[in-house]
Amino acid sequence: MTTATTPAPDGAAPALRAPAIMGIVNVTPDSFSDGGRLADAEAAIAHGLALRAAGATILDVGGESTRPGAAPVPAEMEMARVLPVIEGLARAGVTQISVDTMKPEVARAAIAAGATIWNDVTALRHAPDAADVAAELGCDVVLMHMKGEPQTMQAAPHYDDVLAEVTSFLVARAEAAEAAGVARGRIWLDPGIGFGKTLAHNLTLLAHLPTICALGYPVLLGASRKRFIAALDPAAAAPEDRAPGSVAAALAGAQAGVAAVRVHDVAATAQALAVWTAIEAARLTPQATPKWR
Ligand code: HH2
Repeated sequence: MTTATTPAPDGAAPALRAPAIMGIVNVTPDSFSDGGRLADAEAAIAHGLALRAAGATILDVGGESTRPGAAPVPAEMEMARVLPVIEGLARAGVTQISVDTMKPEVARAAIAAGATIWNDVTALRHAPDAADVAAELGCDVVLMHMKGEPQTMQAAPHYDDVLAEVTSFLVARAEAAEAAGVARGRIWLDPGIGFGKTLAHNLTLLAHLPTICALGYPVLLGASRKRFIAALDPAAAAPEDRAPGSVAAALAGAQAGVAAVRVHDVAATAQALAVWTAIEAARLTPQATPKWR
């Protein structure tokens, strides 16, 4: 994945880097946030292109919902959903497309159809050959932390130390991927907000994102429209009412140095990141000595 570098104003340190925006293109009839409105390939392609126009540089195409309680989908059905969308987006010139799948056969077909990134919420644990396939495909791979399975993961998740357990899991999965032949530079880590985590677990991870970024891999943050936002704001029971909370989480990610944020509300996130970036750039700009000194 490539991320946008903020142009340095004259005299400013050039190090500032805003997270890239990964726009979510769900092609699932049961997706919690899109409610199946994008179940048709043409509509999904149009939605993806609109997200790109709004500021997304990566589009994440998923055909199997991983929301809490979601039922698994057979590989053939998942491919029938995502492949036409990936092909259409690639044909339209989108160069960074991720496929949100846990199945190696779906990832393989998606990469052949034009995807460049395998986004795996199981961190290459779903199938015994997953890491080998990732190495063979040579694509970028997102390794996400999840405790349990989507069907049951929100049933009283417990950690003695959530930050330590998530970071050691992510490092172990990165090492397993590298041992199978995935290039280190292809590996991304993701703390898996909402995947087997209580509100307190999610907040601890969000508060300690710099520790996860310090592991030395690019970090992807997916907090958009998730349930922890409704737990903090009861008025946001409907996922589409969670954009402000999602933007707040994206800004926490930007401050921590994440490389990308996975979001539904691309335009709002892009505006917030533009303002954040401008403020940070101003912070880095050397100030003239005040005349009154
Ligand atoms: N969250 C969801 C799905 N895929 N991938 C990564 N890397 N990180 C995440 O946090 C993440 C993810 C769940 O969100 P959404 O896609 O909006 O819902 P659904 O699973 O219903 O498609």
